[in-house]
Amino acid sequence: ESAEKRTKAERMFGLLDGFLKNDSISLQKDILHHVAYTVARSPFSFDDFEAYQALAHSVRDRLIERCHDTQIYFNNKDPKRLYFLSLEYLMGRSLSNSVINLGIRDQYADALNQLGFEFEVVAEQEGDAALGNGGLARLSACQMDSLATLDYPVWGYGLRYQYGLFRQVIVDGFQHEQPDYWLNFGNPWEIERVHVSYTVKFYGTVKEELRNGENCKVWEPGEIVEAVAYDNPIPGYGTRNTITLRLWAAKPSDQQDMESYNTGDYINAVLNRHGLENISSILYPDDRSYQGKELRLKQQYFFVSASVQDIIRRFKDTHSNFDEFPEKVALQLNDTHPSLAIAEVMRLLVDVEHLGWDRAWDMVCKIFSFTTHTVSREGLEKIPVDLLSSLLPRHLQIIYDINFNFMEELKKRIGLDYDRLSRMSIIEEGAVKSIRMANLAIVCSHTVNGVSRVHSELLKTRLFKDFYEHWPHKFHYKTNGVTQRRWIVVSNPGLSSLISKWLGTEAWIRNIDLLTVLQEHASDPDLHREWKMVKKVNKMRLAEYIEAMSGLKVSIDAMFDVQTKRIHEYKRQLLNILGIIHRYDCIKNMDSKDRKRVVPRVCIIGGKAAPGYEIAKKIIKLCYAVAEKINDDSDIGDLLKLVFIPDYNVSVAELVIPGADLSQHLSTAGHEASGTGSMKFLMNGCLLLATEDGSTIEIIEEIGADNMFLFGAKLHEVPALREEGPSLKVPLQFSRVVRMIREGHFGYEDYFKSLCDTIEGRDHYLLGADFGSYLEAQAAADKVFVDQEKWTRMSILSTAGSGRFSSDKTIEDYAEKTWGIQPCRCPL
Ligand code: H2P
Repeated sequence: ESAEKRTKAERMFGLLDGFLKNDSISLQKDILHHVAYTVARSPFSFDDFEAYQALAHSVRDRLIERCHDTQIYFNNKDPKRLYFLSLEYLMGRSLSNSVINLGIRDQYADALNQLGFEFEVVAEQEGDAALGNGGLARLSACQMDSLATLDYPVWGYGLRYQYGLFRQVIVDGFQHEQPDYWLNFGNPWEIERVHVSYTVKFYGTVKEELRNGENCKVWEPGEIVEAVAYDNPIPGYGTRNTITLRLWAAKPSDQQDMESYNTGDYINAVLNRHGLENISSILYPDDRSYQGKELRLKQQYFFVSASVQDIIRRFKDTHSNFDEFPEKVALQLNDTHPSLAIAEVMRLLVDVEHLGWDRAWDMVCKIFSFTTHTVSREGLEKIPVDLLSSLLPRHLQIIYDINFNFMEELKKRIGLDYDRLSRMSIIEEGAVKSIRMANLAIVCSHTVNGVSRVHSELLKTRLFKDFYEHWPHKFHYKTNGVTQRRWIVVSNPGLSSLISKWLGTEAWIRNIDLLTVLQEHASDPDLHREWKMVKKVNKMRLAEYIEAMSGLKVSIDAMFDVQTKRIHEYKRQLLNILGIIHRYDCIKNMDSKDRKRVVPRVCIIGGKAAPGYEIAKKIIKLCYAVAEKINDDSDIGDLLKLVFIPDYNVSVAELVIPGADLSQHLSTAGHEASGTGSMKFLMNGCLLLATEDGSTIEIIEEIGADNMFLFGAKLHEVPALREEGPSLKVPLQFSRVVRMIREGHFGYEDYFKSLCDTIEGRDHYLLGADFGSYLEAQAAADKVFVDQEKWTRMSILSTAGSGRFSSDKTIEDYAEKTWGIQPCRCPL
């Protein structure tokens, strides 16, 4: 039979003309074919957007081909697979990244050229896939790229939101949020799998039934929704392996509402069905308080239920029993958001597969690992018991049972220490009885990872101290990383070619350790010249963008000083703005001789504020108000400019980061779990001005404190400074700049009053305490900038020392120490 199958397969392969070809003529034919038959436009006349659509479909064909091969190969080898569960992925654009990873960018550029188009212009037509908020979501995207590149057998799972992260529109300096209906223009990067769908149940009741002499729990749901798979291929670089990010969309189920149809209430029945699709429609902006929001909980369960059903189905396709389940399956919880997967695996193994509680529990404890991205207790997710009991009654029972067993085990170890037992319990008693998702994740996971070394210390000594004392072996950390494919090769082609030229190889794109070779050339005048030229071109590109966006002309001779990230009090964009006001004030009070010594700066700030976060929104408005004053002051000219870049997203970051000279990472020590923006800037040879927080501490070890500008209170100093509260002595300059805001130098004094009160009152984030050393670090940066040779050397050493912060390193570490998976490389 297999010989017959083979002959058939060979004939079909022949009919298909073998694998797709990548020479210029084949690519041109392919693009034109898609113009005519996919986009349905005339191949004799199509515009840039249509060219993008056709090009994307042509690339997609190649991705599908590789995806198939990869899956067939994985199925044959049956390795242990990792399933990465995350509610957020910030993928950005796919085109450039895909063709670079496939190794056919130049071929496509040439093919497009022959057809009268320019690759860069066509690539600009693509919108961002913004299915996430900030660092956590972009980290998932970087990790998917590394997982594919390093040939690991992996599936990513998430939600296919119809509305991505809101678009930030600024009107009169105020942030407004607009929906991001990113699928409006189609999405050529996904493959709809109509046949891959699962029913997901909600509400209802749980009954006990005797089946085959056994007491079984039977959940009779009140609502049924269908989860349909959309597959997004993720190509690795320098390999044929192409893995899949499977995103679920909610569709009405045929099983739902038969009753209403039968009772004749047709219109309402249809409308009700339609509403079910809302489950996957909106990404929640990061306001860190989803508590009590039913839709959010529905989203979490919807995505984990479909994923877990898919995982078990795949396992059962090739295994007749569950003996090997823990040897073949690793499930990674990206933060607590997917933690309901634990209860879902238990439910399916106990209620559906009838493995019995103990056996199922043993498996759960072997397959789950958990990474937390949170530093503060307030950031930890809780689900009100009432909500869970109505939405997922069976899961609540399971969580109660898990907790009961855990408490019993704990009592045996620690006795009746009720304080401790109640702190460690998965259930929080109190006004609103809740499930502590982090406790659930810790109890059921074999490994709990932090995202930087200092973060892991904070977990062990503060946030999860009790758990650490109970299970010290569970606690680890994997320092975050970012992919050099996206953050150098795609976004900074000039630097990429320069590195390859000086290293004599492109191998660093897969083997980041090679970057250290640049250290040997850090003082070479030829490299300096070329290095500065690359930066100059990137600054020109950024200056053009700034002008197009805001009408503001900036000088590329000025230092481009950038702070881009989510707007949050702990990230201290306000400290940056206060520093800018101080700089402005100083220049205004200088005579012309002193002004000649001023290092001109273009200060760039960008980031979104969560829609309900008033203070963050005021910070944006303040930035605009200060910018207006400074930029309109002809007396200041090019000495100082301030720009707020609206709607910061992945593709804007790709433009901003390569063009930065200096980048700021100002979080109050002890607040940033890791920080990954700094790593992207570092790779691009920007100097960092930063506090000793999160991963910066590890960056210092790699490139040395001499090659960056550090400032601010250290972690151990923070509590004492906080104790002092309003009685803390702050520099005069600090009081002066705050007074300028209060007195209305920038208008809106009433509106900014509460902002000023927060930093002159309790000042939880210690802006006053850190202001003096912040200004010193800024002055040090100015001083070095004048010495371009020194600056360039530091810049080269920054890139050279950035290798440890490649997500390839993070992923290798996870694969070996947490997931226990091996590369599985599909032959070319
Ligand atoms: C968060 C943390 C960062 C961390 C990132 C990825 C939640 O991202 O705060 O410190 O680097 O996860 O682990 P962000 O603040 O950017 O949303």
